[in-house]
Amino acid sequence: MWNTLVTKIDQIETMILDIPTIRGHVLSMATMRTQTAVVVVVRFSDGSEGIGEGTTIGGLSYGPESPEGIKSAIDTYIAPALIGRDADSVNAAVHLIDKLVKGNRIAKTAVEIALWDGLGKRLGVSVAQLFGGAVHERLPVAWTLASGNSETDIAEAHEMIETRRHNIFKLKIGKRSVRDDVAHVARIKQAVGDAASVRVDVNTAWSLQDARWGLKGLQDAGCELVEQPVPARYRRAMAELSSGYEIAVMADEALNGPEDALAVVSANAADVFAVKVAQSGGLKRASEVIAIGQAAGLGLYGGTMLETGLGTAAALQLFATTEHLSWGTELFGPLLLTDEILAKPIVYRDFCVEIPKGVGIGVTLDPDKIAFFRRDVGRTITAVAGE
Ligand code: MUC
Ligand code: MG
Repeated sequence: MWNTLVTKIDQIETMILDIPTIRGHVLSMATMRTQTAVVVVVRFSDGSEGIGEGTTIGGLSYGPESPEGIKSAIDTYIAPALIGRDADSVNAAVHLIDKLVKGNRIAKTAVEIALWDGLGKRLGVSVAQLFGGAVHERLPVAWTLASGNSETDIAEAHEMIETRRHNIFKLKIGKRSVRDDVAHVARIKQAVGDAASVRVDVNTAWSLQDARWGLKGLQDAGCELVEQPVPARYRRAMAELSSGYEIAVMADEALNGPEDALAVVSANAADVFAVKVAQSGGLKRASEVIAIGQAAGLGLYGGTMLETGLGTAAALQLFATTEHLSWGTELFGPLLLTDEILAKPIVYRDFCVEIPKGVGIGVTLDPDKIAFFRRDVGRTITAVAGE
């Protein structure tokens, strides 16, 4: 017999939003001028709703999922499998989807966040409470300097320090020669001095040989950490680099869920984990990546796929429950966009991001902004990312 007391998943709507960035964001593999987010709204049988986001970087240049593929995977495979199921067991939904859909971690993340959000709202608690409770009210937050020009990056860094918005900077390198990149990092570190921590992200652009030269130069320049210098599958190279230099080596693209986390730990292939909710496959899987990193005694860093305020809020709920995030976070995604899609923006001040308070993931959408940025309402965009 139909149990009317059980809340069911009734409907899953997906939409693609294209939001311009405040400046070109120059990464080793692409320059972003627009960020494309996949937003999910899950409607439940009791009238409640949950919202989620699945976002990648630079179209298909960063990883194997594109925004269009994320939407299609949800519409075609994930949503039909979940409609009519019990809404209150997020774990049951995660297990079912893992059985039916291989890979597609970002698509899974978008739906999973919406399920947690809905559950939190129905129970009147935050997602952080569903994960055992927050231990932080705010977290340190880095900014990425990636204008493609050293002078512009230095001016941006000074402004961020003066306005007390950021004093941790991640520099995107790997597009120029190693020598030019090291000189660029050294100039910026010299310009900010002890007022800021300088780190770099190579986004897999270097060979092992490049990385040996690069890490030596970066270390001498006062750079504290290098993120994913070589391709994700080069665990032996990552292990050599981690043990061969004082500068911390962080795994990012190498970490696609808990199994990768275990493999990276077993190979001694990183000093630090960049924990990304979307890359992990959702909040639950990201919590498992965190547990593995913590158990192995690695440093942890709250990473981003440059999500809007929606995905950022979800990540904050989880990172708020994480005891030691010794390298802070980089959850600045909404600040890179020209416009805000939340009814109430996430607060950034005193070099920190504040954990949104309230039920579920703690934020709601601004319907007018959603209507404006939706790709399917007829606004045309140029390429999502290019050279
Ligand atoms: C990445 O690879 O870490 C995070 C911050 C940023 O600027 O780009 C991302 C992606
Ligand atoms: Mg990275």
